[in-house]
Amino acid sequence: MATAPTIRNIRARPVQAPFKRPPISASGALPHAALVLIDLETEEGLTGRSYLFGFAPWALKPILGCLDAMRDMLKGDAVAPFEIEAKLRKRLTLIDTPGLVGLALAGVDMCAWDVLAQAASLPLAKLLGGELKPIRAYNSCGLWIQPVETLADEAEALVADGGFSAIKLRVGRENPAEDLAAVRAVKKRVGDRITVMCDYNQRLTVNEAILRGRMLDGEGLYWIEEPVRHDDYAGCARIAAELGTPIQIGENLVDTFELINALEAGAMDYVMPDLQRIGGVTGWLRAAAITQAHGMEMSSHLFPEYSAHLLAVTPTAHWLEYMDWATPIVAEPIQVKDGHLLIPDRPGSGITWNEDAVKRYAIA
Ligand code: SMN
Ligand code: MG
Repeated sequence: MATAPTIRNIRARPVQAPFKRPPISASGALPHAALVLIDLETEEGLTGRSYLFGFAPWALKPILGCLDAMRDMLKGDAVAPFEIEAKLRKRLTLIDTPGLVGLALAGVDMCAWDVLAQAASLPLAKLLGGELKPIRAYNSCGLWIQPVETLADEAEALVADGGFSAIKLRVGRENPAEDLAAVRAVKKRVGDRITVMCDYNQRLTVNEAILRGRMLDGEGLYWIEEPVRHDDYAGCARIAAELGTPIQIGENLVDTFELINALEAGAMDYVMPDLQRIGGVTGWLRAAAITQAHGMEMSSHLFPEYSAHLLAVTPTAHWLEYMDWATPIVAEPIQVKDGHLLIPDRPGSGITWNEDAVKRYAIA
Protein backbone atom coordinates (compact mmCIF):
# COMPACT_ATOMS: atom_id res chain seq x y z
CA MET A 1 0.00 0.00 0.00
CA ALA A 2 1.20 3.50 -0.82
CA THR A 3 2.36 5.53 2.18
CA ALA A 4 0.44 8.65 3.18
CA PRO A 5 1.68 11.97 1.76
CA THR A 6 3.94 13.97 4.06
CA ILE A 7 3.50 17.61 5.09
CA ARG A 8 6.24 19.85 3.67
CA ASN A 9 4.79 23.29 4.29
CA ILE A 10 1.66 25.22 5.24
CA ARG A 11 1.48 28.50 3.35
CA ALA A 12 -1.08 31.11 4.37
CA ARG A 13 -1.91 34.33 2.51
CA PRO A 14 -4.21 37.14 3.70
CA VAL A 15 -6.53 38.74 1.15
CA GLN A 16 -9.29 41.30 1.21
CA ALA A 17 -11.75 40.47 -1.55
CA PRO A 18 -14.71 42.56 -2.66
CA PHE A 19 -18.26 41.53 -1.79
CA LYS A 20 -20.89 41.77 -4.50
CA ARG A 21 -23.36 42.83 -1.79
CA PRO A 22 -21.47 43.80 1.40
CA PRO A 23 -23.05 42.15 4.46
CA ILE A 24 -24.87 44.41 6.93
CA SER A 25 -26.33 42.34 9.73
CA ALA A 26 -28.10 43.46 12.90
CA SER A 27 -24.74 42.98 14.63
CA GLY A 28 -22.51 44.91 12.26
CA ALA A 29 -21.31 45.54 8.72
CA LEU A 30 -18.46 43.91 6.80
CA PRO A 31 -17.02 46.09 4.00
CA HIS A 32 -14.63 43.46 2.58
CA ALA A 33 -14.22 39.68 2.70
CA ALA A 34 -11.15 39.24 4.92
CA LEU A 35 -9.86 35.78 4.08
CA VAL A 36 -6.80 33.65 4.78
CA LEU A 37 -5.97 31.33 1.88
CA ILE A 38 -4.20 28.17 3.02
CA ASP A 39 -2.06 25.82 0.93
CA LEU A 40 -0.89 22.64 2.60
CA GLU A 41 1.99 21.38 0.44
CA THR A 42 3.22 17.81 0.58
CA GLU A 43 6.63 16.30 -0.22
CA GLU A 44 4.89 14.40 -3.04
CA GLY A 45 3.82 17.61 -4.80
CA LEU A 46 0.16 17.66 -3.79
CA THR A 47 -1.43 20.87 -2.46
CA GLY A 48 -4.50 20.87 -0.22
CA ARG A 49 -6.39 24.17 -0.20
CA SER A 50 -8.88 25.85 2.06
CA TYR A 51 -9.73 29.32 3.24
CA LEU A 52 -10.79 30.89 6.50
CA PHE A 53 -13.12 33.82 6.98
CA GLY A 54 -11.50 36.26 9.42
CA PHE A 55 -14.42 38.74 9.63
CA ALA A 56 -12.03 41.75 9.87
CA PRO A 57 -8.60 42.44 8.28
CA TRP A 58 -6.98 42.91 11.71
CA ALA A 59 -7.93 39.33 12.64
CA LEU A 60 -5.92 37.86 9.77
CA LYS A 61 -2.46 38.44 11.28
CA PRO A 62 -3.11 36.42 14.45
CA ILE A 63 -4.64 33.63 12.33
CA LEU A 64 -1.46 33.62 10.21
CA GLY A 65 0.53 33.38 13.45
CA CYS A 66 -1.47 30.32 14.51
CA LEU A 67 -0.94 28.69 11.11
CA ASP A 68 2.82 29.37 11.26
CA ALA A 69 2.98 27.62 14.63
CA MET A 70 0.97 24.68 13.31
CA ARG A 71 3.27 24.35 10.29
CA ASP A 72 6.23 24.06 12.65
CA MET A 73 4.40 21.39 14.69
CA LEU A 74 3.30 19.36 11.66
CA LYS A 75 6.22 19.57 9.22
CA GLY A 76 7.25 16.02 8.25
CA ASP A 77 4.04 14.41 9.57
CA ALA A 78 1.79 12.17 7.51
CA VAL A 79 -1.35 13.75 6.06
CA ALA A 80 -3.72 11.86 8.36
CA PRO A 81 -6.44 14.27 9.58
CA PHE A 82 -7.35 12.37 12.75
CA GLU A 83 -3.69 12.17 13.78
CA ILE A 84 -3.13 15.83 12.95
CA GLU A 85 -6.17 16.84 14.98
CA ALA A 86 -5.14 14.73 17.96
CA LYS A 87 -1.60 16.14 17.90
CA LEU A 88 -2.73 19.76 17.59
CA ARG A 89 -5.36 19.45 20.32
CA LYS A 90 -2.80 17.87 22.63
CA ARG A 91 -0.17 20.52 21.91
CA LEU A 92 -2.74 23.32 22.25
CA THR A 93 -4.44 22.11 25.42
CA LEU A 94 -3.12 24.91 27.60
CA ILE A 95 -4.06 27.74 25.24
CA ASP A 96 -7.27 25.86 24.23
CA THR A 97 -8.74 25.68 20.74
CA PRO A 98 -11.76 27.96 20.38
CA GLY A 99 -11.45 31.35 18.72
CA LEU A 100 -8.77 32.09 16.15
CA VAL A 101 -6.67 29.05 17.14
CA GLY A 102 -9.68 26.85 16.37
CA LEU A 103 -10.16 28.50 12.98
CA ALA A 104 -6.56 27.71 12.05
CA LEU A 105 -6.96 24.11 13.21
CA ALA A 106 -10.07 23.73 11.05
CA GLY A 107 -8.31 25.27 8.05
CA VAL A 108 -5.43 22.79 8.32
CA ASP A 109 -7.93 19.93 8.69
CA MET A 110 -9.78 20.93 5.50
CA CYS A 111 -6.49 21.08 3.57
CA ALA A 112 -5.48 17.63 4.87
CA TRP A 113 -8.73 16.06 3.64
CA ASP A 114 -8.29 17.85 0.31
CA VAL A 115 -4.85 16.21 -0.03
CA LEU A 116 -6.23 12.77 0.84
CA ALA A 117 -8.97 13.05 -1.75
CA GLN A 118 -6.48 14.24 -4.39
CA ALA A 119 -4.14 11.36 -3.53
CA ALA A 120 -7.06 8.98 -4.11
CA SER A 121 -8.04 10.85 -7.33
CA LEU A 122 -11.55 11.30 -5.93
CA PRO A 123 -13.76 14.30 -5.21
CA LEU A 124 -13.93 14.67 -1.42
CA ALA A 125 -17.62 13.61 -1.35
CA LYS A 126 -16.67 10.31 -3.01
CA LEU A 127 -13.67 9.74 -0.76
CA LEU A 128 -16.08 10.05 2.17
CA GLY A 129 -18.39 7.44 0.64
CA GLY A 130 -20.93 9.71 -1.03
CA GLU A 131 -22.07 10.57 -4.53
CA LEU A 132 -21.81 13.75 -6.59
CA LYS A 133 -25.48 14.55 -6.19
CA PRO A 134 -26.87 18.10 -6.51
CA ILE A 135 -27.05 19.78 -3.08
CA ARG A 136 -30.12 21.88 -2.31
CA ALA A 137 -29.11 25.44 -1.46
CA TYR A 138 -30.58 28.77 -0.44
CA ASN A 139 -29.18 32.02 -1.76
CA SER A 140 -27.73 33.93 1.19
CA CYS A 141 -25.81 36.55 -0.84
CA GLY A 142 -28.03 39.50 0.00
CA LEU A 143 -31.15 40.80 1.77
CA TRP A 144 -28.92 42.45 4.36
CA ILE A 145 -30.32 45.15 6.61
CA GLN A 146 -31.43 47.88 4.18
CA PRO A 147 -34.47 50.05 3.50
CA VAL A 148 -37.59 47.96 2.96
CA GLU A 149 -38.11 49.64 -0.45
CA THR A 150 -35.11 47.92 -2.06
CA LEU A 151 -35.71 44.42 -0.67
CA ALA A 152 -38.30 43.05 -3.08
CA ASP A 153 -36.17 43.69 -6.20
CA GLU A 154 -33.14 42.13 -4.54
CA ALA A 155 -35.15 39.09 -3.41
CA GLU A 156 -36.34 38.56 -6.96
CA ALA A 157 -32.78 38.86 -8.31
CA LEU A 158 -31.46 36.35 -5.74
CA VAL A 159 -34.09 33.80 -6.76
CA ALA A 160 -33.49 34.31 -10.47
CA ASP A 161 -29.68 34.17 -10.25
CA GLY A 162 -29.25 30.39 -10.06
CA GLY A 163 -32.89 29.34 -9.98
CA PHE A 164 -32.98 29.24 -6.18
CA SER A 165 -36.07 28.08 -4.30
CA ALA A 166 -34.98 29.68 -1.01
CA ILE A 167 -33.43 32.93 0.24
CA LYS A 168 -32.45 34.35 3.64
CA LEU A 169 -33.59 37.74 4.92
CA ARG A 170 -31.72 39.62 7.63
CA VAL A 171 -33.82 41.07 10.43
CA GLY A 172 -33.24 42.85 13.73
CA ARG A 173 -34.03 46.46 12.84
CA GLU A 174 -34.60 48.93 15.70
CA ASN A 175 -38.30 49.02 14.93
CA PRO A 176 -39.92 45.54 14.85
CA ALA A 177 -42.63 46.88 12.52
CA GLU A 178 -39.95 47.46 9.86
CA ASP A 179 -38.86 43.84 10.10
CA LEU A 180 -42.47 42.79 9.61
CA ALA A 181 -42.75 45.09 6.59
CA ALA A 182 -39.48 43.62 5.22
CA VAL A 183 -40.76 40.05 5.57
CA ARG A 184 -44.06 40.95 3.92
CA ALA A 185 -42.38 42.86 1.06
CA VAL A 186 -40.11 39.91 0.26
CA LYS A 187 -42.80 37.22 0.62
CA LYS A 188 -45.22 39.23 -1.50
CA ARG A 189 -42.71 39.59 -4.34
CA VAL A 190 -41.30 36.03 -4.44
CA GLY A 191 -44.55 34.22 -3.63
CA ASP A 192 -45.39 31.21 -1.50
CA ARG A 193 -43.33 28.72 -3.49
CA ILE A 194 -40.07 30.36 -2.42
CA THR A 195 -38.81 29.44 1.04
CA VAL A 196 -37.72 32.44 3.15
CA MET A 197 -35.51 32.06 6.21
CA CYS A 198 -34.64 34.97 8.53
CA ASP A 199 -31.59 35.75 10.70
CA TYR A 200 -31.36 38.07 13.74
CA ASN A 201 -27.57 37.65 14.19
CA GLN A 202 -27.90 37.47 17.99
CA ARG A 203 -29.40 40.92 18.20
CA LEU A 204 -32.29 40.37 20.68
CA THR A 205 -32.88 39.60 24.34
CA VAL A 206 -34.89 36.47 25.10
CA ASN A 207 -38.01 38.50 25.93
CA GLU A 208 -37.66 40.57 22.76
CA ALA A 209 -37.17 37.39 20.75
CA ILE A 210 -40.40 35.92 22.10
CA LEU A 211 -42.38 39.10 21.42
CA ARG A 212 -40.88 39.65 17.96
CA GLY A 213 -41.15 35.95 17.21
CA ARG A 214 -44.86 35.94 18.00
CA MET A 215 -45.23 38.86 15.59
CA LEU A 216 -43.49 36.89 12.83
CA ASP A 217 -45.15 33.53 13.62
CA GLY A 218 -47.77 33.02 10.95
CA GLU A 219 -45.85 35.02 8.30
CA GLY A 220 -44.66 31.76 6.74
CA LEU A 221 -40.96 32.06 7.59
CA TYR A 222 -39.08 28.77 7.37
CA TRP A 223 -36.79 29.39 10.34
CA ILE A 224 -35.73 32.14 12.75
CA GLU A 225 -31.94 32.12 13.08
CA GLU A 226 -29.80 33.18 16.06
CA PRO A 227 -32.37 35.39 17.80
CA VAL A 228 -30.19 35.84 20.91
CA ARG A 229 -26.58 35.47 22.10
CA HIS A 230 -25.38 32.30 20.41
CA ASP A 231 -24.38 30.48 23.61
CA ASP A 232 -27.51 31.26 25.63
CA TYR A 233 -28.84 27.73 25.11
CA ALA A 234 -31.41 28.00 27.92
CA GLY A 235 -32.71 31.24 26.40
CA CYS A 236 -32.87 29.68 22.93
CA ALA A 237 -34.78 26.74 24.40
CA ARG A 238 -37.38 29.10 25.93
CA ILE A 239 -37.79 30.86 22.59
CA ALA A 240 -38.07 27.56 20.70
CA ALA A 241 -40.75 26.38 23.15
CA GLU A 242 -42.75 29.62 22.76
CA LEU A 243 -42.70 29.98 18.97
CA GLY A 244 -44.27 28.06 16.14
CA THR A 245 -41.52 28.98 13.64
CA PRO A 246 -38.49 26.67 14.01
CA ILE A 247 -35.37 28.11 15.68
CA GLN A 248 -32.09 27.64 13.83
CA ILE A 249 -28.64 28.10 15.43
CA GLY A 250 -25.18 26.65 14.94
CA GLU A 251 -22.81 28.98 13.08
CA ASN A 252 -21.08 29.81 16.35
CA LEU A 253 -20.92 26.30 17.82
CA VAL A 254 -17.30 25.53 18.65
CA ASP A 255 -16.52 21.83 18.26
CA THR A 256 -18.90 18.98 18.85
CA PHE A 257 -18.70 19.61 22.61
CA GLU A 258 -20.75 22.80 22.22
CA LEU A 259 -23.08 21.08 19.77
CA ILE A 260 -23.90 18.50 22.44
CA ASN A 261 -24.46 21.20 25.06
CA ALA A 262 -26.89 23.01 22.73
CA LEU A 263 -28.72 19.80 21.81
CA GLU A 264 -29.04 18.73 25.44
CA ALA A 265 -30.48 22.13 26.32
CA GLY A 266 -33.07 21.82 23.52
CA ALA A 267 -31.75 25.14 22.19
CA MET A 268 -32.84 24.67 18.58
CA ASP A 269 -35.11 22.92 16.12
CA TYR A 270 -32.51 22.93 13.32
CA VAL A 271 -28.72 23.18 13.39
CA MET A 272 -26.24 24.75 10.96
CA PRO A 273 -22.59 24.20 11.96
CA ASP A 274 -19.90 26.35 10.42
CA LEU A 275 -16.95 24.43 9.03
CA GLN A 276 -14.28 26.71 10.50
CA ARG A 277 -15.82 26.61 13.99
CA ILE A 278 -16.96 22.98 14.17
CA GLY A 279 -13.44 21.69 13.45
CA GLY A 280 -13.19 21.37 9.68
CA VAL A 281 -14.13 18.19 7.84
CA THR A 282 -13.24 15.99 10.82
CA GLY A 283 -15.41 18.03 13.18
CA TRP A 284 -18.26 18.18 10.66
CA LEU A 285 -18.35 14.39 10.29
CA ARG A 286 -18.70 14.01 14.06
CA ALA A 287 -21.34 16.73 14.21
CA ALA A 288 -23.29 15.00 11.42
CA ALA A 289 -23.35 11.73 13.36
CA ILE A 290 -24.43 13.41 16.60
CA THR A 291 -27.11 15.44 14.82
CA GLN A 292 -28.43 12.31 13.09
CA ALA A 293 -28.65 10.55 16.47
CA HIS A 294 -30.79 13.49 17.67
CA GLY A 295 -33.01 13.22 14.59
CA MET A 296 -32.34 16.83 13.66
CA GLU A 297 -31.94 18.48 10.26
CA MET A 298 -28.45 19.91 9.62
CA SER A 299 -27.60 22.80 7.30
CA SER A 300 -24.27 24.45 6.53
CA HIS A 301 -22.93 27.96 7.21
CA LEU A 302 -20.64 29.70 4.65
CA PHE A 303 -17.87 27.64 2.93
CA PRO A 304 -20.09 26.23 0.16
CA GLU A 305 -17.02 24.72 -1.59
CA TYR A 306 -16.48 22.24 1.26
CA SER A 307 -20.04 22.14 2.62
CA ALA A 308 -21.37 20.71 -0.67
CA HIS A 309 -19.09 17.66 -0.35
CA LEU A 310 -20.04 17.26 3.31
CA LEU A 311 -23.79 17.64 2.95
CA ALA A 312 -23.56 14.79 0.41
CA VAL A 313 -22.56 12.51 3.31
CA THR A 314 -24.65 14.13 6.08
CA PRO A 315 -27.54 11.78 6.97
CA THR A 316 -29.91 14.62 7.95
CA ALA A 317 -28.71 17.11 5.30
CA HIS A 318 -31.08 20.06 5.11
CA TRP A 319 -29.96 23.27 3.30
CA LEU A 320 -26.62 24.49 2.03
CA GLU A 321 -26.01 28.20 2.59
CA TYR A 322 -24.82 29.53 -0.77
CA MET A 323 -22.37 32.40 -0.36
CA ASP A 324 -20.25 33.73 -3.23
CA TRP A 325 -17.57 35.26 -1.02
CA ALA A 326 -14.70 33.14 -2.37
CA THR A 327 -15.79 33.56 -5.99
CA PRO A 328 -13.40 36.50 -6.69
CA ILE A 329 -10.30 34.50 -5.69
CA VAL A 330 -10.96 30.92 -6.87
CA ALA A 331 -10.07 29.77 -10.38
CA GLU A 332 -13.20 27.64 -10.84
CA PRO A 333 -16.12 28.98 -8.79
CA ILE A 334 -18.70 26.46 -7.63
CA GLN A 335 -21.60 26.05 -10.02
CA VAL A 336 -25.26 26.42 -9.15
CA LYS A 337 -28.07 24.91 -11.22
CA ASP A 338 -31.78 25.04 -10.42
CA GLY A 339 -31.02 26.12 -6.86
CA HIS A 340 -28.62 23.23 -6.25
CA LEU A 341 -24.85 23.27 -5.88
CA LEU A 342 -23.03 20.97 -8.27
CA ILE A 343 -20.18 19.22 -6.47
CA PRO A 344 -17.16 19.58 -8.78
CA ASP A 345 -16.11 16.35 -10.44
CA ARG A 346 -12.42 16.96 -9.72
CA PRO A 347 -10.10 15.29 -7.22
CA GLY A 348 -10.20 16.87 -3.76
CA SER A 349 -12.29 19.85 -2.69
CA GLY A 350 -12.08 21.36 -6.15
CA ILE A 351 -10.58 24.62 -4.85
CA THR A 352 -7.76 26.22 -6.84
CA TRP A 353 -6.75 29.86 -6.66
CA ASN A 354 -7.03 32.53 -9.31
CA GLU A 355 -3.47 33.74 -8.72
CA ASP A 356 -3.98 37.04 -10.55
CA ALA A 357 -6.91 37.84 -8.29
CA VAL A 358 -5.01 36.67 -5.21
CA LYS A 359 -2.23 39.14 -6.12
CA ARG A 360 -4.77 41.90 -6.70
CA TYR A 361 -6.48 41.43 -3.32
CA ALA A 362 -3.40 40.51 -1.27
CA ILE A 363 -2.85 42.38 2.00
CA ALA A 364 0.77 43.27 2.66
C1 SMN B 1 -23.65 35.90 8.64
C2 SMN B 1 -22.53 35.16 8.49
C3 SMN B 1 -21.28 35.77 8.36
C4 SMN B 1 -21.19 37.14 8.38
C5 SMN B 1 -22.34 37.89 8.55
C6 SMN B 1 -23.55 37.26 8.70
C7 SMN B 1 -25.00 35.28 8.86
C8 SMN B 1 -25.34 34.04 8.07
O1 SMN B 1 -25.18 35.00 10.20
O2 SMN B 1 -25.82 33.11 8.69
O3 SMN B 1 -25.18 34.05 6.87
MG1 MG C 1 -26.55 33.47 10.61
